[in-house]
Amino acid sequence: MRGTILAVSAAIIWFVMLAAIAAGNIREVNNMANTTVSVTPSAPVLAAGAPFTVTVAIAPAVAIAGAQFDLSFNPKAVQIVSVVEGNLFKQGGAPTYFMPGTIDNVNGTLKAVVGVVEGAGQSVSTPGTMVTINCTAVTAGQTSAFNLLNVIVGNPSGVAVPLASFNITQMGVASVWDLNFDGVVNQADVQIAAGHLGQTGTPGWIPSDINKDGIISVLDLILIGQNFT
Ligand SMILES: [Ca+2]
Ligand SMILES: [Ca+2]
Repeated sequence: MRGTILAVSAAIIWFVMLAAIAAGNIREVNNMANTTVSVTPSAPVLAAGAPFTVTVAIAPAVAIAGAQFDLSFNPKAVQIVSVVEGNLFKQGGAPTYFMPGTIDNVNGTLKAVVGVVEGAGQSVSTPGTMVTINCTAVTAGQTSAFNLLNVIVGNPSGVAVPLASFNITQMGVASVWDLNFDGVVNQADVQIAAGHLGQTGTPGWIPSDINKDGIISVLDLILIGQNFT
């Protein structure tokens, strides 16, 4: 009797484990069947004033014929300069229609970016860049997430395809003490300023002139050292 109970218990445990594994597999298959939309800045940390790009790419799980999205960002960290069509819908050689969207650098939005491949039966299935967004990093110490909103990707029948969850990526503008723009303030930044010791110029002519007095001195090194992260 006891042996039977143990055997039944073992069978139940096996069944539960197999069901869990099967459920996991089904989830994985579903994820693979979802089209992925991603947004990626060209560098995670940038110097204030530096130009950079943000790409919005799509990896289609099925043939697609058009996409649209909005994007939000922190306007204190990022200003958008221009929005340029990528290769995604052009890759088959068919004509495309592209709307670069409406840039709002006050509220931090880019709205209604649209791309469509034109012609009967035209579609794309290979991953590609839908748009390249040219940006400027603005204020030292600010960070920004790039959030994709109102994303619709459609197949050639004009039906929305299932999408995987969008990745939310982040960029930061280096603080004034982060002289190598790697996101941390440490000895490496002190060494950069030390390499300019004694040099003179108009106040703030190079980032190492932290106190903007027109000369690189121990005072600049102190300010970096007092702001280690
Ligand atoms: Ca650094
Ligand atoms: Ca100085």
